[in-house]
Amino acid sequence: MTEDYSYHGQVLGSIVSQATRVATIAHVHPDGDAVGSSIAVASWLESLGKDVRSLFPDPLPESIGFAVSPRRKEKILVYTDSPSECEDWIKACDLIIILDMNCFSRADGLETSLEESKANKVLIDHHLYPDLEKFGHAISFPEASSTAEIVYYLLKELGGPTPEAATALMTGMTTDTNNFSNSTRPETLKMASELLALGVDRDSIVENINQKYRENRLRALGMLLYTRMRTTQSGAAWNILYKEDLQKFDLWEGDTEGFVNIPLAIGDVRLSILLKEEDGLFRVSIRSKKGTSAEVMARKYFHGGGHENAAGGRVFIPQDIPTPAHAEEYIEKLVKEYLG
Ligand SMILES: [Mn+2]
Repeated sequence: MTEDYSYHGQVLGSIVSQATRVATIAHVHPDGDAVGSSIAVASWLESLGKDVRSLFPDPLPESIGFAVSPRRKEKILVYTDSPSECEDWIKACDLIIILDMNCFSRADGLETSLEESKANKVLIDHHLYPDLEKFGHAISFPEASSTAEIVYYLLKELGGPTPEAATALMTGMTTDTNNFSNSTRPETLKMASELLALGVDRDSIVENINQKYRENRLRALGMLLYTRMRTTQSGAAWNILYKEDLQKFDLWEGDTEGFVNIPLAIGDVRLSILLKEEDGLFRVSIRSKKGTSAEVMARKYFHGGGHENAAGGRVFIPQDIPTPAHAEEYIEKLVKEYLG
């Protein structure tokens, strides 16, 4: 698929012109890109007089709260908080715009409603291997830094981003590129430059993203790096956060955001894995340096996927390992198989 924004902008514009009620839907455990691209699209649709709700499978992380205005909050529906409201909206809408995910299963609790919905569905995403046949129209550009970047160039074709959208898009791109340290290409910097020129306050965005954490986060990170991190000769590093750690440090959703990136600071490490225990599973995050695929590892071993150098998945208990205590040796075995 070539990145022809003029063509895709036109198609999107014409699909939207026929819609009255719209749902935007983004992935479970929404990050800055999922939230930012959803808000930007919703803001644009509202400027056209559409009735829009932004649906998320579970709550938005605290760290991205600054990007959500009180007025916007009222237009957001979270499935785990109000499942029937979400299901009703999906039934009532005539257009669904799926953002920052490549298949319905990434919508977790919303998956069934999505499968059953007769509404036209449009995909706007940058993940590899999209489930194309599920969509009336797909805008899938895996080379893009973020879904926010794709949405930015689409909105440029369609009259430009609203001020709310501009801030949301800068936020989504900044979190997905880890503040320009990965997936950054000329288009990404061009977008940032144009958004700055529109008056977006990037300093405040970066401060909100990187300098508003609770002390607990740093204490927990210190513990992990000092006592828990394992590294191998083959260039892997991994950290496992168990439920008792989450309790001990009183970690909230979002407090561990970015932990998986830290071991890549070590010269010899080319693959970093973070496991975080939840009920009946470990959530897995993987990051890698160029030349080593995080995506293949996530797909091959962790029922997941994502991008070449940033991917995720899960380890199920007891399907993959009998108890949480087996996670350590399991990862060691998989790393040996994958990197040798
Ligand atoms: Mn993304």
